[in-house]
Amino acid sequence: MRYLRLTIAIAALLGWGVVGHASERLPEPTGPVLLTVTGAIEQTNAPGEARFDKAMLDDLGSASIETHTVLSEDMQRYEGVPLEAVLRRVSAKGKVMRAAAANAYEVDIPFDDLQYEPLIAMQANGRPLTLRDKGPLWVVYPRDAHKVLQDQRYDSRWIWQLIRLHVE
Ligand SMILES: Nc1nc2c(c(=O)[nH]1)N[C@H]1C(S)=C(S)[C@@H](COP(=O)(O)O)O[C@H]1N2
Ligand SMILES: [Mo]
Repeated sequence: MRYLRLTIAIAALLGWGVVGHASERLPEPTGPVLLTVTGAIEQTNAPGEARFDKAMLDDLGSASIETHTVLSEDMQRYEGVPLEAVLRRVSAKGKVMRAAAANAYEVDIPFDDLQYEPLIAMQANGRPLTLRDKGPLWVVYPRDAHKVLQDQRYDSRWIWQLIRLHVE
């Protein structure tokens, strides 16, 4: 993890991202596909695509973020898989990922943002995120922890109902 951070820091300085190295072949999803990753990736489980079901995302490890958001006054506790872990699993190499939601909202997330350890949240306050409350996947940032994140530019990257990441 320490070296990965260092690698990301150096890569960020160079203006590009390298996330991940050779890993085990990506298995195929057995449950509903929640997330599809495309573009500059090395690991796929369908032509040109890496598809993840819930169990596959859970397997990548979990982390949590406690923060206030633009949407609520109360402190929220989010749990999910680090965005970086997903990119690492598919050996993504790029500068930016185009994130797309079920409602056709799209936003670019620069690899630079990995320094803040954003999460693909699957739970909020101990409960699974449903489609109604911006789930099942919602990109969240540790907004309270970094002043720079308290800005509309980053708030727009809190993409809810995330279904696709295209790495470029
Ligand atoms: N799926 C999806 N995610 C989204 C958006 C959206 O329209 N759809 N709006 C973005 C923007 S521009 C911001 S500022 C934050 C908060 O959006 P809101 O203030 O419209 O609720 O969510 C972001 N995530
Ligand atoms: Mo926004």
